[in-house]
Amino acid sequence: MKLEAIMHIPLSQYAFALTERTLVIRLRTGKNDVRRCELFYGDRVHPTNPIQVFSISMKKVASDALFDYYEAELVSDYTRVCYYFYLEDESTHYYYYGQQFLEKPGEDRTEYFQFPYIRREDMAIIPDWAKDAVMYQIFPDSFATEKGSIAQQPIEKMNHLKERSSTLNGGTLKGIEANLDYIEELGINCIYLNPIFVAGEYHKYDIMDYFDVDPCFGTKQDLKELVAACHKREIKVILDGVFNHCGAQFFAFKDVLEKGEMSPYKDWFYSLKFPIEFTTPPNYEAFAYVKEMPKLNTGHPAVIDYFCKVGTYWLQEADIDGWRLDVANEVNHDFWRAFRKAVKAIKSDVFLIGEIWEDSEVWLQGEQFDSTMNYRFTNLCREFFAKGSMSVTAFNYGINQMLMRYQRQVTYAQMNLIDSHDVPRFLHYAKEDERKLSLAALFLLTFVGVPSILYGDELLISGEKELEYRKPMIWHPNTKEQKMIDYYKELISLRKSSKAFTSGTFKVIIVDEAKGLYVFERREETERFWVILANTPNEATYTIPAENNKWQVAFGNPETIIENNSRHISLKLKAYEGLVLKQC
Ligand code: ARE
Repeated sequence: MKLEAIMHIPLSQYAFALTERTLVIRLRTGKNDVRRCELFYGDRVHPTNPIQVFSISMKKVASDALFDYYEAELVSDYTRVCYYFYLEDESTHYYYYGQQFLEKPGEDRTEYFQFPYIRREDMAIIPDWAKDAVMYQIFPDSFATEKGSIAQQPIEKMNHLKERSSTLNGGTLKGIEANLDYIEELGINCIYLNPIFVAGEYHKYDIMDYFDVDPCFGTKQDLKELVAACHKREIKVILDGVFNHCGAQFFAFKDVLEKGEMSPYKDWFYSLKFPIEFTTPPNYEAFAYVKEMPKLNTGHPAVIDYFCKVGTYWLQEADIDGWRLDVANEVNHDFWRAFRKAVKAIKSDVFLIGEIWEDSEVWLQGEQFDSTMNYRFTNLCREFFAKGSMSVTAFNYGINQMLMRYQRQVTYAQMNLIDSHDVPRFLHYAKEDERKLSLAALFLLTFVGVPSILYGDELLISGEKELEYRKPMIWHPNTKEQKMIDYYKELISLRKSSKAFTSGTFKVIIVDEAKGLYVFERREETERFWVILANTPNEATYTIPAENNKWQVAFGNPETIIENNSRHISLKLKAYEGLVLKQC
């Protein structure tokens, strides 16, 4: 047995509470190395000696190139649990706990792995509505000026701070509101707006007033009316919180620029050197050395207090439903802990999404974010679907690793995205092949986690450079573009048709390297779907074992079915064609 591959980390994504009485325990082993895996557990403090132990077999739930991952979900009235593992292969067996491998378990329960107490206050609890969200990301400047149109004219205004506010395409909040029919008919139930507060640049990430809407986008009243109109249609609204840095005209930095060392706000920024050199690069900390984006000292109590007020203000003022938090991984944890406490006290189901491109485990323990932008998902889709540079096997391993990366309930709340306002469009990488986008979108809308659609993806918007991938929305679609809108509509309706896609289990059914075929199952109690992805440039016939069940087409072209009986289903799929079967 490859003991060096065995890993369990207490109180991590390997051992966490789903509810006050439900623990999920995971174990990593070498690939195909262990034949049987049992979890033994008991009450870690009950006075009975020897300890009364119970056992539950562990299921292999994921595999990657090197490892298998086993999981057990135990429901117990014990709130304090100790546990250990029994591992067996062809020739040996071990009891594993506390990083020891023993022939038989010792009597001393304090040496076992410990789940000290199922602390309800510390559980990662995801807002209920978030799991059912289908998100639409709107870059406000590029979306709409009025119903069915966008001015495509720059706007420059003197804002109330007597500073310049500008945008490039003339999108406004009223423009978004005027097009809620379009958004609702697509099937969207949550919109995420990039920054809308008073700022200089078109992207508004250089904020100068966090308590007002930029005049190029409209007014505070416009935001309140937009949110109210969204709520009437049961659409949630998430705003973009840029608290890692501010704009150079933010009152505190302006004061520092004017008064230098005498400014009472000099400690709102990190170790400023005077005189301030407003140069490139600046002589002070800034986002990506951008002098117009001085980095805030988010460890300073006054700064924490100020931005907690920003967070709660918009919940109370405009009744928003969530915050996407910019450059979240460059802000200290206590800032986010305080922020979460403040906003959750106002709206307990406010949804907090951190913008973190890498592994976010440390922010997803239940006391900071509920979710993060899942750029690992983005990269896997780009390499596998758009560029075709990743094998089915590698894609499957990447998916399996992603499913084991966080606590289960966090995985189901991850903001999965094919595109965002920060990266070249998927279609650019796919060399404008919309069949590849269709397949990736099918995966996005049937996979585990919250799907996020960047405005215009459904209209085949492409683009490599920033102003291209943020180009104005298309409001008069041609036939091809309308076809893609209809395709996305159907996909979103499929996702909303069954809990299997939002809270159901995930299981890999087929990984066929030779044929480029990937089939996975989403299942919830009685409903069972197989998502079939033919990620290959060739048309081909596939035979899928039917496992003694009857299947019907839930999404895709029924003509692809050649034979459909309880033994097998044979399909003829075109290049990059997908299909979803539902068990009858
Ligand atoms: C402007 C210009 C760009 C230029 C840039 C740098 O437009 O062409 O390259 O300046 O000088 C906002 C605007 C951008 C603007 C930027 C700076 O939207 O248009 O760019 O401000 O003025 C990293 C950060 C991540 C950040 C990305 C962009 O970790 O937080 O870089 N994303 C957020 C927002 C952006 C926003 C800002 C931050 C600033 O979503 O829209 O930019 O508030 C790897 C790394 C990531 C890295 C990523 C992208 O994956 O792991 O950490 O993200 O690459 O570089």
